[in-house]
Amino acid sequence: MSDTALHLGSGKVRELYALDDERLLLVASDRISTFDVVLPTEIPDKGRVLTGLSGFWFAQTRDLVPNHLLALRSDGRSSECRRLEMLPIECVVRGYLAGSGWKDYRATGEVCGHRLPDGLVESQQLPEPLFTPATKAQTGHDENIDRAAAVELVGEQRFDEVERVSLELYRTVSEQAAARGIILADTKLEFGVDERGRLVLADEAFTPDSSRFWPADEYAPGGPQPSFDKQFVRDYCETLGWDKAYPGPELPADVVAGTRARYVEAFERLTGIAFDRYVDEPGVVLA
Ligand code: Q0Z
Repeated sequence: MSDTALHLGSGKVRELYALDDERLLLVASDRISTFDVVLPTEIPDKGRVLTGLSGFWFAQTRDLVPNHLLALRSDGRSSECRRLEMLPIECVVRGYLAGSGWKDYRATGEVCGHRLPDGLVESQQLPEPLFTPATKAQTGHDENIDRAAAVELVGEQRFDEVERVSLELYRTVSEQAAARGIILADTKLEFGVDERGRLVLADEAFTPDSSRFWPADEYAPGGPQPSFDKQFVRDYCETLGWDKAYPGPELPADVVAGTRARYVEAFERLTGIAFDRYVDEPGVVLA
């Protein structure tokens, strides 16, 4: 880490530092959360997998939209980024009906003001991908909002721009993932604005922590899908009768090893790059 960086904040599994007035350092730890609780046991290399995947997708999508990434550090888990004015909405795109999208649809027939056909089942593919923005909750859960509420927060021009760019990003990345046997069910993007007012993709992008990845060969609509990365952890936690309140359980070695293998498999399938090569030379994902 940079010796003089000022700690700006902690996420559940990440840390943010200021390098100077224009640059931030985003550090992905090996912590894992499940059912909204950070567990006491780490998953070795999880932070590297997430940082490498984000860097890969930033590079793959740079012709669609500029992004905040300046450099990947040699530890593989730290990203130097441009410091931006962040937009106060989460830009979610859903291609499939899962999570809060499924909950809202079941209750109202709509998601974020988009009326959907009757009779859709859980995890079903939507007729077309939807832009479903949410507020950024400081604690607790983001709240889905409709177009009018999002326009109140960012303005109409910027709303139309982030909607168009988010849908383009989803289409590009979901096609690339599908070609490698992985469904990108949905994803949460964050954007900022640079000193010249240009939209910039920021934070992490198309990682297992910001997206739902499902193995295509196990896809079975009509219920929840196994998570590509965290299913071993969830299944183990379910065997314990844990009440999902803090503190969470320690994970046994086989659950740690299985989960690490799934993260590494996600990295290798999505990028086509051997994870060991990334650990050797993080810049390989940017080429
Ligand atoms: C990201 C977050 C984390 C805690 C602020 N390029 C940027 N410019 C300005 N602000 C941010 C970024 Cl990425 C920014 N977060 C989320 C990340 C720990 C919170 F690692 N907050």
